[in-house]
Amino acid sequence: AQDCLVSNITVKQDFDRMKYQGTWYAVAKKDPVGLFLLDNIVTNFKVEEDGTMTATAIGRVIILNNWEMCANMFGTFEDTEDPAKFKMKYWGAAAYLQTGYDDHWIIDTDYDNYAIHYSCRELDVDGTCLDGYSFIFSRYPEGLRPEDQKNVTEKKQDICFLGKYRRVAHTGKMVEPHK
Ligand code: DAO
Repeated sequence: AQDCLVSNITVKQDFDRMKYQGTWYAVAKKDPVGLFLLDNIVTNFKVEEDGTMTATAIGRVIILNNWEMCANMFGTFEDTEDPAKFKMKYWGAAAYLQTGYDDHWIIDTDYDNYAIHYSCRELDVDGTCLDGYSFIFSRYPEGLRPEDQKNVTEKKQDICFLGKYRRVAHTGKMVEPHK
């Protein structure tokens, strides 16, 4: 959406949650206000027997005053009328971790290599996003394939977050989330 209106942002057509399952590595992130997950962010999506999509995620966080730890997070997704737009309820394994209820939109994915996630937490009065975040996910911890980069850059521009991402490092010191 060249006008940056959240209501004009397009998402993945006919999103298939079954094909989206499994491990995704965050390779880039646009942070929200009061960022939480720093790096080594790995998620695992699953479709439960009743069809509900759920996810686990791990990532390095710094809580309270400089206490660094690996956060174990859980999310459940509520369906909406658009198959690529969910409401995500999330919480941590420990009480001092973040909880929340965010939009969770899949802007684009080819299921096998890359995915672009988008969440606007707060709309501005003009309909643009005042506070939001976005993950660029890859099936590989090393990053995106060169052939996917052009499309991902275009999608970053479509959601008006181009230039606002930082690289998410995978130092390999952390473990995989539970499947
Ligand atoms: O890191 O600043 C931030 C915002 C992200 C909050 C969401 C974390 C928990 C997600 C669990 C489900 C997997 C996507």
